[in-house]
Amino acid sequence: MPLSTYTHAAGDAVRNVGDLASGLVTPTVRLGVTGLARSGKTVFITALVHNLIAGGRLPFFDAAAEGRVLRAYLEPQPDEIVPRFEYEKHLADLTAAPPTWPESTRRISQLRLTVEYTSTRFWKRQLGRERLHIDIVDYPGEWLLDLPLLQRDYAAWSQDAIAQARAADRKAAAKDWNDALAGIDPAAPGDEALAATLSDQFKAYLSAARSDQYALSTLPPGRFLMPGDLAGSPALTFAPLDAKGADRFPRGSLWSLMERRYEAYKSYVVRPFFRDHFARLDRQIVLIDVLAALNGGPAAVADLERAMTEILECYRTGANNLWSSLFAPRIDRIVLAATKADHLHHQSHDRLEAILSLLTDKALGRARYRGADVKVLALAAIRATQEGEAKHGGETLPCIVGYPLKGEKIGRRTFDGNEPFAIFPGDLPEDPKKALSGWQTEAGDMRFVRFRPPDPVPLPSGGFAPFPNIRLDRAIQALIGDRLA
Ligand SMILES: Nc1nc2c(ncn2[C@@H]2O[C@H](COP(=O)(O)OP(=O)(O)OP(=O)(O)O)[C@@H](O)[C@H]2O)c(=O)[nH]1
Ligand SMILES: [Mg+2]
Repeated sequence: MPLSTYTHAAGDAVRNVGDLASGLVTPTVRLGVTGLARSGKTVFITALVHNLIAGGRLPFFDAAAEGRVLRAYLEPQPDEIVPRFEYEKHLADLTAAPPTWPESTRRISQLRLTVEYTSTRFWKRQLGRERLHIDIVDYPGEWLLDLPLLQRDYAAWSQDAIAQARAADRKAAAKDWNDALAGIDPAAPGDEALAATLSDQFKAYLSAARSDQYALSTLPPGRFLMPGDLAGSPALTFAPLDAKGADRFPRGSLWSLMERRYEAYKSYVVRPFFRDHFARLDRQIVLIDVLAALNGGPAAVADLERAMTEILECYRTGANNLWSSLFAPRIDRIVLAATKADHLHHQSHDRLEAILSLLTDKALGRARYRGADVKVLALAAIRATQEGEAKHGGETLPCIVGYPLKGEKIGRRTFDGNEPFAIFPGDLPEDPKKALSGWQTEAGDMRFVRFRPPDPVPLPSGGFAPFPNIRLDRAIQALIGDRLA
């Protein structure tokens, strides 16, 4: 048995003994929430917790719909060294006057929600209550894109990264870095300052490629865009080098300095994340901003598909030899959710789901998926728009109405954030294949604008009512419904 498996199991055993000693053996489900930057993780978790604590209307979440959820509350989390998910702060932003979206979060965090419920078994007989701990773990999806690095040495990774940066969809974003790289001799003495400069230039290219203009997704190493607490550390100060045909470099060269750091990144950053966090999850939701990729055009869609392939690979147990060096993930259910569905009229929600389904099928390939159950849906954890109709040239168009955020643009109009507008977002194509093969919003017509959060509704008993949502209940049912049956 590999040592890591042993220590992991030992950790569990110790914890269980502790629980037994305190007489509190409550079943726990560890729920991972991930997605690439700005995909909607923080908003999703905040809305989920708020709905459960405040008893929101969740008709497709069986336990709530059947009146079996008695109480839900936050408790101290079990892992002392993981930062806590700042639920109260995020909710305060959303319920401020005027409401604002929570700040971006750049690292892993965790929250323990405890639900008291009557199970269907007990319910019929009107017997006692049961408890379930839901440990919610929020982590950047970028970190999952690092799994393939574990199998790749520095030379192979450099070659891939350079080829990718020279591809048509990235050339413009990568120009400065490519130019800098051309003048570098990898056999020259390893110079700390030069390594840092090259690494910064490489990171600048990655963040340009991620910006709305290109909206690309597969940009490893994951910590370069999402450093968490490691910003500035040497394990993050490296970049690919062009070997220019050579396959050996002297000790003390720039190449060997970079190589050492790349290996350190794998051993001290990538591996521990998969071992200590990822492999302990039971359930997983992956949030995907499909609309942003559609808005970014065909290159962005193709790149999202590549990212999904790599992300789903992480959940594929058994067939995956990458896992043999760590240990198998135990996730048995995955929900893939296209977020921000409130940017579309409800007529397009099913289409958005169909597009994500097709993207998923393509990402999974023809090989039968032997990992967990996968469910696909479109949701808005917080619905920032209402639906309406507008007349345009004798035609009635289905619109969405909301407050576009300050600075958002449609055509030549720039919004100031203070007024509601009815916007015709356009329809997604009926055939999802079309959406994935070059379909694009009309040139210059950004149809998806960002809206400010809806006005919070205070409750007479204090606090605020949970926000309206789209299909959040179905996501909760798919993730944990069976654990509350
Ligand atoms: N209209 C609408 N916008 C949303 C929704 N969820 C997220 N957004 C928008 O997407 C932005 C990012 O959401 P977050 O929840 O902060 O995303 P995240 O994945 O936590 O982002 P990082 O922490 O930066 O990785 C928000 O600021 C909103 O503008 C939603 O349900 N509806
Ligand atoms: Mg966040």
